[in-house]
Amino acid sequence: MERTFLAIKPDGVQRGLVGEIIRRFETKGFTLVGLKLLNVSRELAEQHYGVHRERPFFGGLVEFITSSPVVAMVWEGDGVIASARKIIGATNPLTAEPGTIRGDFGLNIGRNLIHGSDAPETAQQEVALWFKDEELVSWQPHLTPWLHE
Ligand code: DAT
Ligand code: MG
Repeated sequence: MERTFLAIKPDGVQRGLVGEIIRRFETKGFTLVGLKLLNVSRELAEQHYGVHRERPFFGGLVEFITSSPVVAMVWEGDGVIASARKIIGATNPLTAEPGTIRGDFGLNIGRNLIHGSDAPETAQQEVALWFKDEELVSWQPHLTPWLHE
């Protein structure tokens, strides 16, 4: 079953949007298999955003993500990687569609509330980077027959 890594960034936690954000994935029908609140170390932040190391915003991004707690999550379901990216919306909240998390709650590209893995390879890498195997819980939601024919 497909899994993706999502993280509610410091702005989402500080603004009290944790419940609202989790609700969107939960009510869509995806299954939560990992969840923790943590202070992100500089090392973890630099690894997570390693692909952006040469970009001008990298330093500010690492400062931001390590500045205050983050809610890290793993969600499971068919097509969850691409679907979660749609639920999250475009990187810049000003151009993100209304109805998406960033479109509904964000104003600024550097404060866009939530991270979501962008492809199967990055999802696998990010789940492994942020969670130990024993922190992930495989379970069978009783909703399954009401969500899938
Ligand atoms: P996404 O989070 O939509 O996958 P990304 O991977 O291109 O976007 O960039 C990672 C994060 O870096 C993004 O969520 C916010 C920040 N960022 C990206 N482009 C930026 C820019 N031009 N100025 C400031 N921050 C930026
Ligand atoms: Mg990205």
